[in-house]
Amino acid sequence: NQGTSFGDQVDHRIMGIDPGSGEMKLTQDKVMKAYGLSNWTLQAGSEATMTASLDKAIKNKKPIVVTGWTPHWMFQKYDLKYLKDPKGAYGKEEAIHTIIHKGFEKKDPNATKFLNQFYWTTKDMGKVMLDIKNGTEPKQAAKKWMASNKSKVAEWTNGVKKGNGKKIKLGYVSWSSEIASTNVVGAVLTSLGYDVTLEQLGAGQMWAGVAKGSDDAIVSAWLPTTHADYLKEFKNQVIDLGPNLKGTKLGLVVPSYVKINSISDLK
Ligand code: PBE
Repeated sequence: NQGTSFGDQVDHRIMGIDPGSGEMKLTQDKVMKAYGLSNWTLQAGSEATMTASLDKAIKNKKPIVVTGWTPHWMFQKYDLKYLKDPKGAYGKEEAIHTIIHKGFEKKDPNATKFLNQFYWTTKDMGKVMLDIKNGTEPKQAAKKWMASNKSKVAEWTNGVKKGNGKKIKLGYVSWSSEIASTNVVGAVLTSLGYDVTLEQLGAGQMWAGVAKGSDDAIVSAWLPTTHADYLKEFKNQVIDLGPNLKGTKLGLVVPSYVKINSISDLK
């Protein structure tokens, strides 16, 4: 590969995820513009197709560049690095917020109290994510995490009453981080006696769902940057209960053996 540019080696292709995700929009509209990558293609797919391409490239020690984020099990499974983003096109570190349908706080102040108290760390989420990645069924992984983190669960449920079969519906997107968080929140609500439904949706549908009230809540809002457009569109129909996890990050990710270190090197 001597003399061939990194771009040539990867066919000027960034392996992306689902088109409704904030990261795809940011990459297309901000990052590729800021770094002059007009001759590059951002390949749409899903988290599953992205990680499958990554896995295959790493097995063959081939170059690859993907849209990645933290927290994600990929950093526990593989030796990876973020490409530096000297222009700050992906925005600063952000948080994952809990959002409820406007009116849900009156309909169910008890569940709202719990959702408001739900807060955990990237390490907590990482454990659940890795367990699911290693084959444990999401519901089971959530129950397992609950059983070994009783004091944390006790903090979240402090002052929260029993659900007595009341229905609650949580929307989520099948991103690993959101599968983990939504299943844990669902498992705690179930243990409180709520009748919980988890609804898997696309990113746009998830935001529209909590806005119109077909879903009561989501724990999957990446803010202030990643889902800024969605919050702007639906801000009058939802209430932001604030962060449930801090310290997330987005960026272009490559295996550590790749020679380049910055998004600027893609040009
Ligand atoms: N993600 C994971 C999502 C939010 C959670 C970074 C892929 C997104 O880009 O919208």
